[in-house]
Formats: sequence, C-alpha cells, structure tokens
Amino acid sequence: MRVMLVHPSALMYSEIFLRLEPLGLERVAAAARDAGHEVRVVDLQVLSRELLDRELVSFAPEAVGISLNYLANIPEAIEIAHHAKAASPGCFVFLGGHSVSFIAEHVLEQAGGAVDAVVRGEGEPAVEPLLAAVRDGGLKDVPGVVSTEGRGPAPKLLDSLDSPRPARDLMRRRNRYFIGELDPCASIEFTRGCPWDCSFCSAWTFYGRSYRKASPEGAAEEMASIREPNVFIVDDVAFIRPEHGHGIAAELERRRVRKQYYLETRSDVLLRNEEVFARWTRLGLRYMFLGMEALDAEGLDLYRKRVSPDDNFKALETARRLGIMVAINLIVDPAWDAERFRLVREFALSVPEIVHLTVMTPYPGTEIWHTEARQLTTRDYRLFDIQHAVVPTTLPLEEFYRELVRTQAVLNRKHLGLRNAIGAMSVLGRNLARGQTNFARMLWKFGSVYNVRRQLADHHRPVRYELPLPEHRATPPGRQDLFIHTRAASHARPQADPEPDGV
Ligand code: B12
Ligand code: SF4
Repeated sequence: MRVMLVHPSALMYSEIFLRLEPLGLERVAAAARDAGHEVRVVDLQVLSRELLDRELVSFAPEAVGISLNYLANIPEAIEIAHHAKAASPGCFVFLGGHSVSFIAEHVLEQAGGAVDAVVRGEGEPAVEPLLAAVRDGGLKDVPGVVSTEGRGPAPKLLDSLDSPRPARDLMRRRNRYFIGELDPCASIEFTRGCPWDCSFCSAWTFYGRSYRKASPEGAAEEMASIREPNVFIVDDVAFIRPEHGHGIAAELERRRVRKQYYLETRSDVLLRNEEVFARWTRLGLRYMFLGMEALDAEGLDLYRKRVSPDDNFKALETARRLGIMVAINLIVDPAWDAERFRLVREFALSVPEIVHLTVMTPYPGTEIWHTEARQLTTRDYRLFDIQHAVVPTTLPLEEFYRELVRTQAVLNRKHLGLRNAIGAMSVLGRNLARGQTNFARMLWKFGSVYNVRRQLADHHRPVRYELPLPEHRATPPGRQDLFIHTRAASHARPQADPEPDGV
C-alpha cells in the first residue's frame, strides 16, 4: 500500500529556539515499511505545504497518517485530513501521537468524516495491523485503534526499543533540524516513559508510568549510524539508571563515536548520578535542560516535582562544575503578579544559565486537567502551546503578557549580551561556513515572535475547533484512569521500578 506520513508545521513560539526531527513518526514509518508498504514522509516543519499538496496528487497515497503530539496542531491536522481526502479520493486517513491519544473520540468526531481512525498509544505495534485492517476489514479489533466502528482493544507496548530504527533515510532537508547552536542536529531515544508523576505532565500517564530502555549496544549502533555531528537525546529524564548511561557510554567509547549532545534531566538525577554525566561530558555532552519548574518549595510541592529548591540549586552548581550549559525551565503561574515576574527576572539575571519560561497549561492526560479545566478561558487548541494563558490570570491579560514578554526579552538580551554575542558570533561564523543558517535566523527572530500585541491577537482569532471539557465526575479520576497504556494490556514488561524513590 502507498502510505504517506505527515508531521504538521512547527509551532511559532518554539521554532525560534529549535526544530527537531519527528522521531516518533520516523519510527512509525519504519514499522510500516518493514510491513512491506511503500512509505513517504512529509515533515511540514521543514517542507512546504505546496509540496505536500503536490505529493498528495502525484504519490496518490492509499493511506495518510498524521502525527499529533501537540494539541496546538490539531486544527491544522484536521484541515490536512480534509485536503488529503479531496486530493487522493478513497484514501484512508488516520491520526496518532501523544496528545490525540487522550481525546481520540472527540477529534474523530470533530473531523467530520475526514479522519477514519485514531491510533492511541505507541504507533509501531499498531501500524501493521491497522493497515492490514484497512485492506481486509476488522478495524474494531486492532489494539489502540478508535474508529467509527468503535474503540478497539487496549493499545500494546512495543516489545523492544531497539527496533524498528527510525527511518531517517526517508526524511528530506535534514539540515534544517537544529537546537540553538547545535545546527544541524539529529535526535535519538535511549529510554521511553517516566517513573515520576508531576501533576502538570502527561509523559507518565501516556506510558502508564512504565519505563523502558534500549540496549546499550543497540543505542550505540544507532548513534554511530547518525550522520549529524550533534544529537538531541529525547528521553524525558536522561540517565535515571546510572548503569544504563555508563553502558551506552562504554559502547560509544569502544566505537570512538564523538558528537555534541543535548539532553533533558532532573536535578535529583544529576546529583545522584554525577559520574555518568561527567563521563558523557567527555563524550561531548554540552547542553542540558533542567525542568526546575518553581523556585520555592511551595510551587515544587504543588507540581509534585518531588525535589527541593536546595537540590535544584545544587544541581546547577554541579552542572557548572562539569562545564555543561544549562537551560532551566520555570512554569509561569497565571496567578503571578508584577512583583513575582520582577523576582523571576532578578533571579534569571543572577545566574549564568539560560532561563526558559512556559505558562502553566492544563492538558488532557494530566492531573491538573481534571482540577483546572473547568476554569478555562479558551478552548482554542492553538493556544495550548504553553506560551499562552488559557486559565484566568490575576493580572489583566494584556498586563500579564506585557510582563511575560518583558521577562522573555530580558532573558533573551542576557543571552545575547555583549559577551555572549561575541561567543554567538563565532558559533555563527562556524555554522554559516558550513552552510547552516538555522542558528543565525534564530538570533534575529525573537522580536517578531514574542510581542504582546501578537499574543493578545492570538486570543481573538476565529475558532473552528475546540478542546473538549473533561467529563464531569463526582470524584476526581484515579491515576489509572489517566493512562493510555496500562500494564495489564502490554506484552512488554516495563523494566524499572515505577516508584520514583526506587529508581
Ligand atoms: C522530544 C520532545 C520535543 C522535541 C521534538 C519535537 C518533534 N519535532 O517531534 C522538541 C524539543 C522540539 C519539543 C518541543 C515542544 N514540545 Co515536546 N516533547 C518531546 C518529548 C520529550 C518526547 C517526544 C519524542 O520524541 N518521543 C519519542 C518518540 C519515539 O515518541 P513519540 O513522538 O511520542 O511517538 C510515538 C507515539 O506518540 C506515536 N506517534 C507519533 N506520531 C504518530 C503518527 C501516527 C500516524 C501514528 C499512528 C502514531 C504516532 O507513535 C510513536 C512511536 O511509538 C515529549 C514527551 C513525551 N515523552 O512524549 C514532549 C511533549 C510531546 N512536548 C510537549 C510540548 C508542550 C512541547 C512544546 C509546545 C513546548 C514549547 N512551547 O516549547 C514544543 C512544541 C514543538 C512543536 N510542535 O513545534 C508536550 C505536549 C503537550 C501537548 N499535550 O500538546 C509533551 C508531551 C511534554 C510534556 N511533558 O507535557 N518537544
Ligand atoms: S519528571 Fe519530567 S517527564 Fe517525568 S512526570 Fe515530571 S515533568 Fe514529566
């Protein structure tokens, strides 16, 4: 069967800093190809809409799958689905990915016949039986699939992360993937899932709090096959298990693989496993994203982060000592007043790290969705990108955005201050010499993306598709009710103790 897989365009507010390869879609592409299908991938983060429209006609796909990790992309995906049906009559259109898994039935209905099925959970084990059912019938028996025939059996977890390898060879314009000065940059996955349970996050609910690891040999072999000199490790929390981090490092050392790396982890993991991170700096680890989320114990408790402010600050010292450049994330509470923003600016200017701000946003699949969703001020999918306020702000909205943009601008100026600008210029020179322009574009884009008028105007666009509200319940749902993958339904056994204290 001719299968076309599509990733929607990048969200403007994240495109400033990064644009990365859609690893999940590449793995689904590999699984479909392994099942004997002819597969083409169109990533609208780096390819034009005109190209997609042309290829929908010239390739005439019999099935079109669209990736929906991000809620904000849902209206665009529905629009692409309508277009695919018109351009390639009779083609079967399906959606899959993180966000759509939590609201599958709703999106299916909203698409008004343009979408035939939604895959909940991991795509690799679902795609072969799904495409077979498209040909032979029996959609309602495919695990993880929701269609007009109803909801199929519970989704299955992949047996092993070692295969299928992402179909990187199917991607075009790979030189457009970058993160900051790591330009160009590929991505890789060492582990899947997270054993913690932060209240604002759906990474743990998607995988039913399971945690799986690729084999060190498999991970190193895949790394060695990557052409790019820079790699983003997509794991939610890197190197939770020190022996796993050491195992991959040993395999990379043996193969003499050297690249520059960017990863995300937690303060307590960095403190506990400092030696692993130190070993990885010798292999090329340069940047680290630490989800600090709040500066005070009260905020950390509220998000159930299970770390103390003290650990967070100790982790920063450790990273500095190791020579790793850290980007810290802080969650902006819509209840913040001007004084609170001022304090954050003061903090951000007092540390050498990059400080990144995201606005607290209840997402389907998170615990806060069930406690906060009833006070949503908007249900426009496009505003659920953690850069807009979707629940009431204490400050009038315009002032809230003024403070937010002012804080973002202070942070941006700090990173592009004279000393950093000189550093940036040398990186820029090196990248331009290699024909890589992503980092250069990033440096000049900030003002056009982050501005109060634009953010406010985003709230006044006509809304065609809206998020559903959580169903009303007398008592809040239990944790298992939030899970997409439940362990009983999985044929792969999670490999780690799911209790954070035990990892
Ligand atoms: C790596 C990552 C990124 C990367 C790469 C994104 C990319 N281009 O793919 C970067 C850093 C760029 C990024 C950015 C953002 N991210 Co992000 N990201 C992740 C992270 C940590 C892992 C995703 C990943 O690659 N996993 C590994 C691959 C193999 O799995 P996967 O992508 O989920 O794919 C599997 C399934 O979803 C499914 N699937 C996926 N696509 C398809 C398609 C079809 C047809 C089918 C059948 C199945 C299918 O099958 C795949 C294989 O099993 C997730 C958290 C998580 N654990 O999921 C957050 C996450 C997806 N991100 C999130 C957010 C909020 C963002 C940002 C909006 C943050 C911001 N404002 O800066 C931006 C927006 C990016 C954009 N669209 O422009 C949220 C999503 C929230 C939501 N409900 O919308 C998540 C869940 C994090 C969280 N803790 O809440 N992100
Ligand atoms: S530790 Fe990170 S990935 Fe895990 S639940 Fe918390 S925020 Fe999500």
